[in-house]
Amino acid sequence: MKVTIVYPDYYLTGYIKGEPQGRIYLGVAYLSAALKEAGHHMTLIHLVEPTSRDELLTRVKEESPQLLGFSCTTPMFPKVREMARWVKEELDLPIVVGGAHATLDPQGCLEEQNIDFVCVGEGEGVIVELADALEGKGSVENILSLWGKWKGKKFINPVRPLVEDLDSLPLPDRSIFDISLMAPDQKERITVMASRGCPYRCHYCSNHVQRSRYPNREKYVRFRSVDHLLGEIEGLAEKLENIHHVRFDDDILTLRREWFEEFVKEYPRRIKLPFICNSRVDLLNEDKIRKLKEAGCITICMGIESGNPYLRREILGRRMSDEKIIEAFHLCRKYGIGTVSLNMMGFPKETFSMVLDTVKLNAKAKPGLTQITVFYPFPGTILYDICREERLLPEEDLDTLFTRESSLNLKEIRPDQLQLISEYLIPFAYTYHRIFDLPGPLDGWAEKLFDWFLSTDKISLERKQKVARKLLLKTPWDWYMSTKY
Ligand code: B12
Ligand code: SF4
Repeated sequence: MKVTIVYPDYYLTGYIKGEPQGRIYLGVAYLSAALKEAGHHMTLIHLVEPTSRDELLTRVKEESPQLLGFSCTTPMFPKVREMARWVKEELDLPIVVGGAHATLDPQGCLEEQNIDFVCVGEGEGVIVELADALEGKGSVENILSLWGKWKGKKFINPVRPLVEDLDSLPLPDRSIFDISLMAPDQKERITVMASRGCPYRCHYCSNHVQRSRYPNREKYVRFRSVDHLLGEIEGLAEKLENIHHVRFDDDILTLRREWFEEFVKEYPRRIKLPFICNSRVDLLNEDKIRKLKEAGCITICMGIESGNPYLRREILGRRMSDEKIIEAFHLCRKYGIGTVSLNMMGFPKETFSMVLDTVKLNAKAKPGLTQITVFYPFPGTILYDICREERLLPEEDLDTLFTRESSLNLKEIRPDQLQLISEYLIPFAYTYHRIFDLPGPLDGWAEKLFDWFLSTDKISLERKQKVARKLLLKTPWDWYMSTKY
């Protein structure tokens, strides 16, 4: 059977036309490998910019699939819903939706008139069995992890157990991606995953909801063998040209001590490329950071999320101290590893003074690159429920994720404050960094004055932006340009 999957890979709002910004997504590459191994065909419609109804239908007709899939994250769901409608209005095609959003909110997906099937959780087995069933081999109604409404009948099946041995999966099929649609940094990297799952329960993250879906949830965190992983990278490094580094997309590469020790020993022996990975500050110490450096790590991305200890612990469920955060970033700097700090703002119960704590903690940690996004609640998460209890959720669709606005009815933070920090976090962090270096009591006075300037509604956003642009010109390049991620 011929299956086509649509992967929407662009920002819903604020999209700027120009060089393609497509990114590799291994989820669909794993689906393709599984389908091909089972004797089916799969093609990808990789949407790197918004598409019109006609463009989409032309593409789908060109591919002429017998089953159409959409891979969907929460922010993309409104768009996927619309595209499914366009297809159904014109073509008689079964439509299946999978991906993070389908796993978080299968009920919501199934309620959509134009979606026939929803894949809850990992999809390799599901997509193969669905393709088989639609070809007449078996019944769609008995496929584990599949929810659907088919031929007038609605069905909800239990979720199948997680694939425990990741080495048993066929290697992701990267041939479905068109290199010409990729962002420049994607062309010079090999993207791989060593693991699936994360054991933590950060209240805003989808992991605790995803884990809860599986019958064998105690096996949620799984690692491939180091040998299997490095074999895949070796094969790709041989085949691909102009590769600069390897990018591990895992939530936390440094999670398991034994695996980590084997990895840092074997990686430099077998792979001659530097690598970038994600970790958590409380899973790093000097010994690990030194070993990562020796193994070839050039950048580590770590969440700070909030610089306010109360908010971090109670609202975000992240138990880590300011000191630990600062130490991890400083140790990376000491060993010459670049860092990226990931931050959010606009949480329930957050005040603007707490947002400034985030700016200040970044000033102290001094990451190579500092990123901030406005918090967006994902269905089913602990923080989504807190937002509901606090009556912060609006009535209509939450589709402000890619804007600098909040989708919540925030009471304590003004929209202009969110916009200012989103735009100028780095020069502001640098300014606080300079202020903290002043001799006392000058540092305290300067800090209060700058806090007031950023907070006050007596000065317009435009005037603040003007000052921020001047501060930006004074910010050394290594505060925002030095790190690849
Ligand atoms: C690589 C990655 C990206 C890539 C690729 C995007 C993508 N579609 O995943 C990029 C860099 C573009 C990206 C961007 C963003 N990401 Co991201 N990203 C990831 C990451 C780290 C790995 C994804 C992956 O390859 N997983 C491994 C595969 C095997 O698992 P999987 O994705 O779940 O896929 C399986 C099933 O879901 C299913 N499946 C998937 N698609 C389909 C389709 C069909 C038809 C079927 C049947 C099954 C199916 O089968 C797959 C194989 O088993 C995940 C975290 C994670 N560890 O999964 C976050 C994650 C997907 N990202 C997340 C977020 C929040 C974002 C951003 C919003 C971040 C931001 N603030 O900008 C953007 C959104 C981009 C967008 N266009 O919507 C969230 C999504 C939460 C949600 N509710 O949707 C995740 C889950 C992180 C988290 N823990 O919260 N991301
Ligand atoms: S540590 Fe990261 S990936 Fe794991 S639950 Fe927290 S935010 Fe999600």
